[in-house]
Amino acid sequence: MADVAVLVGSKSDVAATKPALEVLERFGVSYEATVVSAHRAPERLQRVVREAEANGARVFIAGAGMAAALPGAVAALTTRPVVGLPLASGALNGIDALLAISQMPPGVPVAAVAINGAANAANLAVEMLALSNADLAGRLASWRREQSERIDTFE
Ligand code: RP5
Repeated sequence: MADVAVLVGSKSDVAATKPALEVLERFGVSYEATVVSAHRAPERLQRVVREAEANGARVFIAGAGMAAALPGAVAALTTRPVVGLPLASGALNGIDALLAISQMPPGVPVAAVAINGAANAANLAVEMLALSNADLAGRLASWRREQSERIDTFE
């Protein structure tokens, strides 16, 4: 079982997605990470999303660059929340992915984070899971307090 399904569109997206995995690990959130291309392997994507749901995924994180179809395609295949992670690659360096991911049609939303905002994609997924998990909500609140204390330190 894995609470979060992390999908990326290409092997070339893996390094930029690692901070998301680190955040999920810090909060003890289970995840399954998969490379699957919406454009190059659409039928496999359908299977991956169905299997992730069957395996307990409550939130999807989908990262992609350039035309960045993956987050929207995942959102089309599930009613569970999808966090879209635009990745910097190609001639437009992520602007293309940001616009593609944020411009979803009404009824099929994707929550877009910043270009290369992998850590925040996971933070948002943790916040969603914390709505129904008091232990996780407590860990999240503690981490937010620690973060506030850190920024007050002149070092
Ligand atoms: C996107 O195109 C992928 O998400 C990746 O960011 C970009 C380039 O993919 P590759 O050609 O490196 O596989 O679909």
